[in-house]
Amino acid sequence: MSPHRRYNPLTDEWVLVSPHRTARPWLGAEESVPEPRRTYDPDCTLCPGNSRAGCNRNPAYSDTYVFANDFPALLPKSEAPSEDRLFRAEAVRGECRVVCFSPRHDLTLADMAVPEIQAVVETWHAQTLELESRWRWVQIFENKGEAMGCSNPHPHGQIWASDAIPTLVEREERSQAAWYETQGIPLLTEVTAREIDGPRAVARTREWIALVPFWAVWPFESLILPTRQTPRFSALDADQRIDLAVLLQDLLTRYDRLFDTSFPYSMGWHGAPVGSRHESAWTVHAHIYPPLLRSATVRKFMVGYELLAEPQRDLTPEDAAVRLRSL
Ligand code: H2U
Ligand code: ZN
Repeated sequence: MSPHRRYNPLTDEWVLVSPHRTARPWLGAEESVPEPRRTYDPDCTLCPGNSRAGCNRNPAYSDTYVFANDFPALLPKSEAPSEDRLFRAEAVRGECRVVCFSPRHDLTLADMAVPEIQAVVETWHAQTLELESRWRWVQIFENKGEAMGCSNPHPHGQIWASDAIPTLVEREERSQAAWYETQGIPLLTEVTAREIDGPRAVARTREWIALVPFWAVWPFESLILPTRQTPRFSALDADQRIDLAVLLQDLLTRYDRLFDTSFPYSMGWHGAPVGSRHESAWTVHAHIYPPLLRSATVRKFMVGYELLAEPQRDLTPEDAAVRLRSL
């Protein structure tokens, strides 16, 4: 295969695919490999019973634990900056929470047993339901590993809810609405149907499929899709939620085996915003963006061409899928 560009119909962006570029010499930055951890760390702000910022203290929690972020990026009240036709700004209101996945400081989602991952999925579901009663958008995400800017190795994620629909979500909504209108089928339903046994499929369960998207940007990027059309996370039924834990464990352990390391990533969920007029066009899905390129220490940098022209990748999505599938 020669260099070519691929189109991402979800975000209306192109990616330059340059196959077989992973072997080039590398004397650049090396990521540090995560150190083994204790089951409890007295200095960790997320471990059970420990004190956090301010005078907050975590309870002795035993499965998942959710608290209001002590350094929230969004606040329930916000002043609208003054209007200007060039320097535009708008008020945004919201709230931010932290979700501890486990009391165990040394685990990751991938290390957890399926019933423990189920508890995380149930927490995401309950949090989304509650926050959607007040906010139009609820963003569930996890930053894992130092390479992805995670501030603490204790297994945790975040939830930010806001009255504004973020840029990427709005773009996905526009694309899915247009696809539905012109093609008569939700965009991601068609993706699932065409990928389910295809060269980019990585893992599947009864209710879910994980695949490397045709238009993947990050070297081992993946997309998690339901096999039954569902617009948003809060609309997942009990079967889908139980089965999601199985898929997550399967997929995340594949990442860990790929370079024999606790694989860093950013992961998060997208679905129809509250009150969307395009609910039937939406399919709930998770994006997983892992930065590692060819070993536990050599990552993909999104720099020169990527910052100035468009994203570029060094192996085909099909090659990435073969490697993840074989583990
Ligand atoms: P990240 O590792 O993805 O940064 O998430 C950790 C979050 O936890 C971060 O948003 C919050 C930080 O504000 N946090 C608290 O709310 N209280 C603390 O005592 C430590 C960290
Ligand atoms: Zn901890």
